[in-house]
Amino acid sequence: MNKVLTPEQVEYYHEYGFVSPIDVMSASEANQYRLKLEEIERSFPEEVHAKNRNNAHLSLSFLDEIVHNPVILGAVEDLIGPDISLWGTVLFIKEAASAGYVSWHQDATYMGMNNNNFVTPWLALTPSNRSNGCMSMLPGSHKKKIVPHEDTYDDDNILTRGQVVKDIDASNAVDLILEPGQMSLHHGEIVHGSQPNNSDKRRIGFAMQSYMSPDIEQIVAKNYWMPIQGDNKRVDSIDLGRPKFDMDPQGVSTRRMVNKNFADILYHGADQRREY
Ligand SMILES: O=C(O)CCC(=O)C(=O)O
Repeated sequence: MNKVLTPEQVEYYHEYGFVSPIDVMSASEANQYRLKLEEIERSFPEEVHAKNRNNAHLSLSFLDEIVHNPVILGAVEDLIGPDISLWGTVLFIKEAASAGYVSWHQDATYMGMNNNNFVTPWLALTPSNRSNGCMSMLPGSHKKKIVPHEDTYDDDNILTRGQVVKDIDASNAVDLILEPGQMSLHHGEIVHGSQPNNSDKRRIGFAMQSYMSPDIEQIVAKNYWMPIQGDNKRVDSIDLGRPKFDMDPQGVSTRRMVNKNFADILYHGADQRREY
């Protein structure tokens, strides 16, 4: 018996590598989360900015609340089973009228896992549409396993290495249009990307990248996980605690430590490192 997704949605995800849109919360709840985020950006500008966007759920309790949201977890459980831990999160913020884009890529390429069958919910805290650079998916591309990526380090490319899958036929790409409070779910190996924000407002997405079952192990750098539900024992893994309030000092220092390790994973074997 599924918790959130219909059997058709589960089948669609396995066939095409994504499913969207899924209602998670009301637009006004999503707006409340956006306001909290913007309050943190004003009060603690060093804690959340374009180069410090990873794993903010470790220091900000309102993002920790989102990663434990029962609708998100129910949908994830429908796709990967009841034993779930969280590897990381990324705040994907595109400022109004900004050139930042995301090239065609597969998330799992540089995540250093022994298995890429994991799922990323991407929750919209603002509308996400064609004019402000919503995500686009290449349906079924998760079935090809990891394909070659070229690291470009292009200035406007907001991926760590500016990594890109070349020679893509994007004619059947699907744009994931979301309203605030809706999410999409995508597979670790699906090819996807997004265009610049050409609108006059920010576009904010919170990617929970990714929820994984315990048979998936980190094989590059240290093994940090946030246990979410069920049985999550892994060999040599280090369990992360939850922040008790926004900017909990314990959480802030845990986040710093985890992000250093995160960079060691994402830039493993890279020619250069950027600050995010
Ligand atoms: O937010 C975007 O535009 C891209 C996000 C992305 O690539 C991801 O969540 O895997």
